[in-house]
Amino acid sequence: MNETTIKILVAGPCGAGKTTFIRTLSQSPVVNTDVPCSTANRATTVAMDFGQLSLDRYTIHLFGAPGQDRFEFTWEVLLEGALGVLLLVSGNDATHFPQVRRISDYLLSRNPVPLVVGVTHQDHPNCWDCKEVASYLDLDPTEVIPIDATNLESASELLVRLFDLVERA
Ligand SMILES: Nc1nc2c(ncn2[C@@H]2O[C@H](COP(=O)(O)OP(=O)(O)OP(=O)(O)O)[C@@H](O)[C@H]2O)c(=O)[nH]1
Ligand SMILES: [Mg+2]
Repeated sequence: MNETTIKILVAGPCGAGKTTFIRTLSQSPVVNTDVPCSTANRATTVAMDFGQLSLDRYTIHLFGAPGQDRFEFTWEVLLEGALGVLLLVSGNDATHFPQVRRISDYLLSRNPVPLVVGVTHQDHPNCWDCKEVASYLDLDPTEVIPIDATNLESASELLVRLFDLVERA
């Protein structure tokens, strides 16, 4: 049977865990474009991440968008042809929530595909509850789940949640 290739966009604010998530899930060497971040002691993506994995008879291409607003022009291009969006947000910093909403509105206004949210940094004290994040984003609570972007099983759950939504759409 022929393999079907599916494109998924991974988006979200800076530091949410997009690059980490793609590195965790990818079964082949990841293409990334990280450079040292001038405002934080970490790297930041300046163009895109790309990873791929096989799941059942599907080959999944994961495209990661850069989180910084100044690279917003890349989001629309990266979204083209995507079956759905995985939107990541750090649960420990509510100042990122308005940007998540803006990214979601930006993407869905251009391509209204199924979207699920993964709330990362769950191990951090004062991490926001997913129900509160869902309420803020006007999403069904089943579409917002806690994830650890560094953990394969946890990262896979978000992908499966998106597939459930795609099947119901
Ligand atoms: N504890 C914890 N750390 C995480 C998680 N996800 C990412 N990190 C850490 O958070 C930092 C930023 O992660 P990245 O994957 O680079 O974030 P990004 O969303 O790609 O950020 P930009 O490329 O700047 O948009 C790294 O130090 C990761 O190890 C998570 O779920 N839990
Ligand atoms: Mg990144």
